[in-house]
Amino acid sequence: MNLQEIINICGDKKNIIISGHIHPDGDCVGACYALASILHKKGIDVEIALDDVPDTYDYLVGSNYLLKTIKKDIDIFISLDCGDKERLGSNSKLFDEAAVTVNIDHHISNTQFADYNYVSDVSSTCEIIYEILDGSDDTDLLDKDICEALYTGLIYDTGAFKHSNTTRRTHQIAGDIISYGIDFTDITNRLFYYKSYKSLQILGTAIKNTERHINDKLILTTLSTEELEEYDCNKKDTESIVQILNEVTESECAIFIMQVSSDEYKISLRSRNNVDVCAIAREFGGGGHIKASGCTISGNLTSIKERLINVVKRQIEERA
Ligand SMILES: [Mn+2]
Repeated sequence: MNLQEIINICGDKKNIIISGHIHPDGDCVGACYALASILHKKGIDVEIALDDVPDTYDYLVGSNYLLKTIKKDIDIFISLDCGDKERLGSNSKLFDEAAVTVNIDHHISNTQFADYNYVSDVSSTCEIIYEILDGSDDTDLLDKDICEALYTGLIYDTGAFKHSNTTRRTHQIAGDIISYGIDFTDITNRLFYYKSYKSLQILGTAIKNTERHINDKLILTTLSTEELEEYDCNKKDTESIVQILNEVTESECAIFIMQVSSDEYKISLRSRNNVDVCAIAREFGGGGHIKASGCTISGNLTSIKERLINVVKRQIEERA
């Protein structure tokens, strides 16, 4: 897919929506802002439907394109960074209404749920958006604002070029992008290092709650709604927890279980080497990447833990 194909799909339509997954992350927000800015430069008036964009991304200018009122009669719906229709959350209603749908994504678990599907196994959706422009006359559409959005996605999804999804090409793209004068140090600090005090406090609770299973190969922690309320924390304040668990040298797999309601839990999974956490998340109706995935499970905590431990154990034993 290249930019011209997207422009052709848009044609002279007026009601065009760009959207991404619920709980938008750096790649999702960056890709939506970048593509919206690029299409606006091409005279295509798109709007972005994203709920609850974290204020972490306030430094990006693409928020001008965020939808202000609910739209009807959607002509085109472009889904970015979203593995399946359900992950669109409440915006899936707009997807269902749209005459034509487009799905641009990099999750290997993508279900090809749109009329036009462009799924590529690269670091991030922002890498795909860059590639859409590259090698055409459209490269000159890039500017500092768009590059900040694309860089945000690249570093968010690669953990600042640390995860195995980082390729030579990812670095080449980052090199091109920083030539537009972006403050990459500041973006990296905002995404990975700056922390509110309450997120440090909840991290302490999460570390205190850790358990280890399967001969220490699995490290797991939980946070209850009461514990989250104690420090007035929301999902954003817990983002670094699973990654920090995954830094423990003895473990191969890290799981963070966060209670979201009386019997519903949001599960984040990370692995280091041999564990395919995407396969594990899929068993529970979730998905993602081999080394970083997630799912939501209903039930009681003890049985959820037991089920997760058993699935990880089975995989570790199969691979031994
Ligand atoms: Mn992504």
